[in-house]
Parts: sequence; C-alpha cells; structure tokens
Amino acid sequence: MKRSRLIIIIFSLLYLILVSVLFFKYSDIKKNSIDKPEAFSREARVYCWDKDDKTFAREEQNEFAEVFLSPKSGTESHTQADLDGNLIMEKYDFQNGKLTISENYEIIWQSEDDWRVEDFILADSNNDGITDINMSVWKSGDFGDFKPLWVEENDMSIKNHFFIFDFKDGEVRPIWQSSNLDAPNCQILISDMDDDSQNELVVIEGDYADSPDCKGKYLAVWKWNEWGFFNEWRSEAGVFDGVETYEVGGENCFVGF
Ligand SMILES: [Ca+2]
Ligand SMILES: [Ca+2]
Ligand SMILES: [Ca+2]
Repeated sequence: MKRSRLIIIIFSLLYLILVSVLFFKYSDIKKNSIDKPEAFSREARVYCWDKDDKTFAREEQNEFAEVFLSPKSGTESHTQADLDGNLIMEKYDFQNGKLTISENYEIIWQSEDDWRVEDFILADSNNDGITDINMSVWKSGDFGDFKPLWVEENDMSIKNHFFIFDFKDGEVRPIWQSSNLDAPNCQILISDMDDDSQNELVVIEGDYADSPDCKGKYLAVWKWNEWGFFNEWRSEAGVFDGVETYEVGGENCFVGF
C-alpha cells in the first residue's frame, strides 16, 4: 500500500515537471515571436552611385538585408559645435519638436513656438564651406513673414518646410527657407552621395494625406544650386521607415528600409 502511494507521488511529480517544461517552452516561443523586430521582415533597398550612368542604381545583391536596421529614433539629439567661431561651444538641444541653442548656459536662439521641428542636422547643405543649422519644420503659412507681393493669399494649412540657418554677425539668421514642400520629408540626411565633393540632401518623402503622421513612400536626393534645391533622383515607390548612408568599396550608397 505504502509502495503504491509512493509510485503515485513520483508519477504526479513527473507529470508536474513535464507540464512546467512545456509551459516555459511555449511561452519562450511566444515571447520570441513577439520580440522579432519588424525591420527584419521588411526588404531593405540599397542604392549606390553609378559613376558611368550618373545616377543611383539599385543593388540587386542585398548584403545589408541581414544587418539590423532600426527605424529612425531622431526625435531628440544633443550636440555641441562652435559655429560662431568665438572658441566657446554652443549646445544644440533638439527635443519635443523644438531646437534650443545655448552658449555659456544662456539661450541664444530657439525655434519659433508655432513650429514643430521634425529633424535637425548640422552640416554644410549649401556647400559654401560654412556649417549650417538645417531643420525640417512643420508650420502653418506658406511664406511666414516674407510673403512675396505677387502671392495674394498665404496658405495657412500646416505643411513641411526645409530651413537653413547660419550664424551671421553673432546671431542665428535664416539663410534659405522653403515654402510649403510638395511632399513632407519624414527624414533628412546630408552627405556627398554622387562623388562631386558637394553635399546632397537625402530624404524620405511621405504624403500630406497621412499627416500628422509621416509614412515614407520615396527616397529622394536633392542638390543645392544657387537659389535652392532641385531634385536629382527619386526611387520607385516603397515603404521606408529610415535611411542610412554607407560607403562600400569606395562607392557611396544608401539603404532605405
Ligand atoms: Ca561659439
Ligand atoms: Ca553652408
Ligand atoms: Ca555630391
């Protein structure tokens, strides 16, 4: 009698262990499938500058497909630079849709209250040798304070703009401001992509129909000329959460994912 009770207890214990093992194994599988990054399931597209055809060609062999690419985090950044050349670093704090520039703990410039700064980069976007303060900005009003005389009505809907500001005589001033862009930029990058030692603006373009969200539909490269940017290249339509630049064997490439 005692012996059969012992056997029942042993079998019960074994059963409990088996159930526990199966339970943890199952929850592990479930956990893994939830944690799998979305970027892995999306096709990354790589484009490199083709010196002969003078255009960006899509690479068929996609060596970046295995690389983990995370969607743009860029809603916040904190950098330092001395752009006014007074040998004191300014702090560039970009967060909550606002850019604040301070020096010696004193605010020297702040983006307007009715702007939402979507992206911000320090780089020489107009290729004059001076590092610029570049901003992708959502705001209402096509022309701000500088509406040309021939424009009768300022479009007050909230649209995306690209702004270049520089230090001039110790003050932060606008150098170039776009009117309403035809398509909003979801992300901006500034880099020399076509080997001419001049920077280009690489963007992910969305659609105003999705605003206030920005869902990337095209990759595009814009080139500065004396009075603004002109479109050098645009990808075929796709779904893009982010773009990064790469140099592969001396070739300038970027990957949209
Ligand atoms: Ca300074
Ligand atoms: Ca510049
Ligand atoms: Ca270039």
